Amino acid sequence: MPFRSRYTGLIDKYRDHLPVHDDTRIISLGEGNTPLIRLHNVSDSIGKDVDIYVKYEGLNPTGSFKDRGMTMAVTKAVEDGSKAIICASTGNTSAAAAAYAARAGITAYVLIPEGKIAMGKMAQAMMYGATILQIKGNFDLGMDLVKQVAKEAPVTIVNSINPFRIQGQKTAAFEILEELGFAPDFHCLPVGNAGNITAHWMGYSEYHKSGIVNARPKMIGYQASGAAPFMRGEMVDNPETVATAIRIGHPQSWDKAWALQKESHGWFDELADEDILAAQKLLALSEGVFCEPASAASLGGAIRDVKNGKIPEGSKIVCTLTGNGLKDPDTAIDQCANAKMTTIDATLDEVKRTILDSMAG
Ligand code: AN7
Repeated sequence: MPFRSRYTGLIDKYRDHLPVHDDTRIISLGEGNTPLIRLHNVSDSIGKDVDIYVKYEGLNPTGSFKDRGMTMAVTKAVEDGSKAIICASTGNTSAAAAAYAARAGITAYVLIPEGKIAMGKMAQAMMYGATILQIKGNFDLGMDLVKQVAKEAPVTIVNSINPFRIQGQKTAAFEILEELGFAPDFHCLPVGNAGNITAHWMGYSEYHKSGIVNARPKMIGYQASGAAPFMRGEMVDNPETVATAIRIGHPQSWDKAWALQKESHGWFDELADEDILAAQKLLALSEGVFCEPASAASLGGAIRDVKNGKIPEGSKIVCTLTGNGLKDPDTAIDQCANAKMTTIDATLDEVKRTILDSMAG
């Protein structure tokens, strides 16, 4: 057969490693199998001998890594007979929950902080038909409310406190190991609730246990300075950052994240908002890869830690780009004040003159 078999999503691919049965109805949108892109220009510009790869999770069906967890969480919710799911969200979880609920034919309730979610994510939650509850409060407050209401109403929580979310998300580590053929020395992620870093560590650890030596990297979690409870050593009550996806002060996977940091001999660190945005722009300009601000914390942090020697030369580094740049067009446009854009008359003369002037420098 000249054709390769069709990719039908991560549950189908990794069913031996996931809690599904042969007759489980799988709710999938073909998530996973995302590109692992080796950076050339960024690595060259640092002037150190390191290999940096980005795992472009923004190419999942709803544009973020959340789809990996959501395919599992919704599959299991439906299997258990649930008719409605609920989440609190800084945006991406709500988009994924809404999409997979639509796919399954069930209802999604999403609690989002009023005025603090990026436009693309809002558009998604609306289009996929979620019932959107904008709350006058932040993600952490929304999460508290979701936990309480789930005790009193027939709704299944699909935040990453749902263990099936972590199961689905661990498959990102499987893909990286399979594609590279080895484990990276360092794996860098942006951290909000710390569900994703926990899931990656679970994935690497399962490979490790199956006897593949050195299947585990050092895990590095980067937070935005205004929302960095792991750096403060305690919960942060009023988190603030331009990277609204990780505007989280009370991480739900606090203990697990500390445990994996120690076990993996990794660390947490923080980035100022301007450093996050600079990394986002650098990646787009020099590699043609557009991620959302929160995602760029992984690369921005990695570059800094390569430059300052915390990540030694010779290292192989994977940075997870958790969400697509198109999620947050406002922040992107805001930082391109001097984009190469001019308005001209629609004539050949004008177009030609503008191009030739531009080439002349
Ligand atoms: C792009 O959507 O928590 O450390 O409610 O959207 O697993 O929380 C989003 C989190 C990183 C942090 N990058 O992951 C939500 C939400 C992006 C994100 C994170 C999020 P976790």
